[in-house]
Amino acid sequence: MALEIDMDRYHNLALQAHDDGVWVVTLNRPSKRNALDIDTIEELVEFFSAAPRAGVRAVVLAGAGDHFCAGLDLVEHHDEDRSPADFMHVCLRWHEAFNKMEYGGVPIVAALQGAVVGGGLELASAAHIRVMDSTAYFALPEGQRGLFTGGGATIRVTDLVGKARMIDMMLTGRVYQGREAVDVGLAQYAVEGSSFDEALVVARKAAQNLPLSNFAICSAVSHMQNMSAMDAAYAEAVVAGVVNTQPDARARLAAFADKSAARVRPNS
Ligand code: 1HE
Repeated sequence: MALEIDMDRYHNLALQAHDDGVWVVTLNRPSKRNALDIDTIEELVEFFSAAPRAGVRAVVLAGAGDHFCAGLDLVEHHDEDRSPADFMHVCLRWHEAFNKMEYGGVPIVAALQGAVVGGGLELASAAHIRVMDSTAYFALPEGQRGLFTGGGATIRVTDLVGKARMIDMMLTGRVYQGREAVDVGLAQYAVEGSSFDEALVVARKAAQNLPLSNFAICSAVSHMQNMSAMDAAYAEAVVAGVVNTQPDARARLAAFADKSAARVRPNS
């Protein structure tokens, strides 16, 4: 039985379900530039824990207003005057949310505009695909604020851009935008128009794959990166054994065999 997602439980996220199984999840505190307070993180944990068992076929992750996300809620952090242990637990909740995203098996496409900074970049890098518009810019201002990353940037942003660029971003506050942001790996798509519209197109495309294939793509690849090459090759064989023999794939294979399926062609 599929889980039900109770939309009334969400206040900092706006949820919208489309008929094709694509859900739009929007950070909905534009007056605070979608800064991540603890309530928002808890809602992300809740949604992305449920999504893989609730028939969600793909997600567009968006931010309301002119900015995707300004990172950690610095005002809440200041007001709470947290102890080291308190903040460690905050960071562990961030990891819970972002790991559910990266390893959950549901494709997530981030639609980016304006600031994608600090924890906002950590959030975006837990998505599987990033689409930026011409206003989007990426930075890790933690160093300038007397802080350090705590939401997985050392792992995920480093994976995207490499160690040297990550350290440069943190030491100098360097901002990447435009074509350069794509070239260094921060986004895979840059569009002149709306990043949301393009992210929806990309998410809909992914949603047409069989859910078990998407589960493997959006879970196994990340798990395998954490393994030795030997273990990853073994795990890949096991996952392929399950996915590549799924009954739902037979119709697609039959269509290839009888020549009714589309062929892979270069872009015209
Ligand atoms: C915020 C936050 C926030 C805005 N926490 N409230 N992140 C940063 O260092 C980014 C901090 N924010 C900014 O640099 C700018 O706000 C923006 C470039 C994102 C947007 O600028 P702007 O001119 O459109 O907005 P603003 O006037 O700066 O802010 C508008 C409101 O949003 C204002 O609140 P108001 O009640 O005074 O109207 C701001 O206080 C609020 N706001 N950003 C809280 N981040 C797990 S560790 C992760 C470490 C980090 O993420 S460090 C944070 C890095």
